[in-house]
Amino acid sequence: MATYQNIFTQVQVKAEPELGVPHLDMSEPRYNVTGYSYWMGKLGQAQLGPVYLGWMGIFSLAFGFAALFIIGMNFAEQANWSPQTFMREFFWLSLDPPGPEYGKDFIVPLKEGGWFIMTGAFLTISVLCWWVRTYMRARALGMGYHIPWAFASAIWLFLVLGFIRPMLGTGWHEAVPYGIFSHLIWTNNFSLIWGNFFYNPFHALSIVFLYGSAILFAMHGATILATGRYGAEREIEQITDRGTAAERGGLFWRWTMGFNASIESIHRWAWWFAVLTTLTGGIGVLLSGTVVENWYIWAQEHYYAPV
Ligand code: 07D
Repeated sequence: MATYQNIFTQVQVKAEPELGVPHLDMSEPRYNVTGYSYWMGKLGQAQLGPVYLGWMGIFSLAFGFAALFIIGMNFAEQANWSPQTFMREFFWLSLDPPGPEYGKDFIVPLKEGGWFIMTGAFLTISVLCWWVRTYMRARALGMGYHIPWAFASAIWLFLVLGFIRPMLGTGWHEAVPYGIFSHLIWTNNFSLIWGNFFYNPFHALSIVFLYGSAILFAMHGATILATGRYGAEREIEQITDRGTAAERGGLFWRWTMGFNASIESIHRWAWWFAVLTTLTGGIGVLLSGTVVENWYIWAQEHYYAPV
């Protein structure tokens, strides 16, 4: 019985490297740059590679490293170029946006926020190139575009926080700084300035979907592991087959809560919950200070905060 209490991956295929199905467009062929890792095999696939880099991958990595490098050099300067201070103060170091006096200017002295604007631009180019990469790889393999569109939802929140919301407001100084504690302080301040985010219904929705994603993932993961002995990882074929892991999993949930997601629909539930976390989040941030000045007063006016 204990054999079936599987939590870590138990099966590892060790064979000639598998280079995968042919792709449908004219993009670069696959080169046999592959490896094998027993320990990675404990977490997922033991075969590493092949990796597709392409122009979008090169641009994305180059701009991403440039952004990280600028952040790192600014941190190093703040630490007086001392490695010890850099390590000790790391959580407190921060690359901040320009002050309110610069408003929405794009030309700002480097040390007064210019580096921040440049970092944001590079990071945005990097993230967008990575998005194109996910789109093009999905197309090359004849897949649906669920991954790029879900990623687009995360990018939406990223752009709202770092660019769109500051530009609709009073300028760069409203953007999120690059730093560990500084971004947490920003989060707390942003909530307080606009009257407490707990009363922002889109923040509430975002939390519902975030927590909802976690519980759906836990329920689905647990169901599949628990029915692994009946081949549950072959989820899709089991939609129609009788007497399968899927049928047991479904019955388990009907027994315990009267309803079950189907083996297909559980993935749609998961996709929508994840996508809606950042989609509703971006709406909540966008409305703060533009349409709604104070969420607490707004909640009082809408009868769900005490007057
Ligand atoms: C941020 C965007 C996508 C990211 C991308 C990454 C790189 C490179 C490298 C920089 C995560 C691109 C970048 C790859 C990076 C370098 C070097 C996704 C992001 C594409 N809140 N709150 C949320 C809870 C409170 C506040 C969301 C809980 C307080 C603000 C989420 C609680 C206050 C904002 C959430 C709680 C407050 C949020 C984020 C509890 C003061 C937002 C969702 C229990 C602290 C954000 C609408 C997410 C938002 C947000 C949860 C409390 C403030 C659901 C559980 C009351 C200002 N909060 N919060 O997926 O969307 O983020 O709000 O108390 O802006 Mg909150």
